[in-house]
Amino acid sequence: MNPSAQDLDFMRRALSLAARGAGRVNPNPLVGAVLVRDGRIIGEGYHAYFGGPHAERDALAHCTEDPAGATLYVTLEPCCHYGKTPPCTDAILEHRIARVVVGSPDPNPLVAGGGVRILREHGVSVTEGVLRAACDRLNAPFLHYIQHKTPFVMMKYAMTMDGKIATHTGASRWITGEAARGQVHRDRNRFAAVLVGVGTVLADDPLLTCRMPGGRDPIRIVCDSRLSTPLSARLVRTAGNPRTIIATCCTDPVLCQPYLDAGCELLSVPATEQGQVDLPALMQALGARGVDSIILEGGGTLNWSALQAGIVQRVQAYIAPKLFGGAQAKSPVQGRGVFYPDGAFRLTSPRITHLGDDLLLESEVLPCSPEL
Ligand code: AOF
Ligand code: ZN
Repeated sequence: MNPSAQDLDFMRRALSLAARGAGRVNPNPLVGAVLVRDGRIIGEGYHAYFGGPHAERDALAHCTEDPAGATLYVTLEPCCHYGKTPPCTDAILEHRIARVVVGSPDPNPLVAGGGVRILREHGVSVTEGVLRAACDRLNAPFLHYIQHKTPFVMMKYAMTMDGKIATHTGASRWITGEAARGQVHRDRNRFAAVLVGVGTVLADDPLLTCRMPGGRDPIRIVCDSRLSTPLSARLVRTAGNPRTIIATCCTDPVLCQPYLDAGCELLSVPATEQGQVDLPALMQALGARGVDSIILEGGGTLNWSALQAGIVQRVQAYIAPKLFGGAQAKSPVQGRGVFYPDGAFRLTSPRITHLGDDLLLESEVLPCSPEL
């Protein structure tokens, strides 16, 4: 049955509340909740920080009247386990909520349908899947991380309409305008980490911080197999606050020490046959350290390696209405490339956002074994 206009409206409200926790809850989900009686909102809440009350309990705490008999709209299936907080299903039953409307199911093995089942067993009416696609998209990092224990990786680049990420001289500031760069900073606030290759550090000396007002910085990660990041790089000079992690295959303590002295964290990762950082192993190591989401701000070589390694879930292409030309001007994905169009990496569910004069095209990578 199609959801009613009222159910859609209140779930939209719950979604916008959920987004307020962006950057504060990782690796937990963004969750929003709205309590409604007689078509009126009587309580609202969201999961505001890691380890804090869940959205459902926050909405109950902010309720202006007795919620008995009310409907609860929540973007994620209520939990039914003891974690850092007691089960939300207990709170829902204690407050005698009559109906619960759910956006996404929770794939957390400790929940996984159990929340909905317990509510139904106790006579609560449950409607599932309202605005599910939007709820799933908001929590794509959580939904990936809870199942795979590796970070959700979003490959991001800005290019001209002729597919160049720099001019033939290597200049790249700026390709997109203010509005597009604002979106990049909102994503840096939301994602746990930004990953670049050492080539990008050498070429651009980036800071990779979040310049959104009130935002928080992502962890900065450099993929540097031979430990050739300059000690004078801004990422090294500002290491510690925010965190800088250098993922390297170099284990020589004499070479490592100056980076440790500068406040960098070194992550020792195995090398591939070509002597590069083994990216799936790096993702495992970062996942084990609680990193649930990464913006891959590549460099064409690292982008190609990441695609080949199968670690990329989403691609964000910012497209500026400009043309650079130049056979030597770099493009976002380099490496060797596929042999035939049939061997392409395939993406699905494209979405377009207009940001000033620029476009943002986003798409999810289909898991596949391309013809390599
Ligand atoms: C949240 N916020 O609003 C909801 C969550 O360790 P805990 O107790 O914080 O539980 C985390 C799990 O609870 C999380 O993985 C998810 O499965 C479920 N729901 N989590 O952080 C919320 N509703
Ligand atoms: Zn909960």
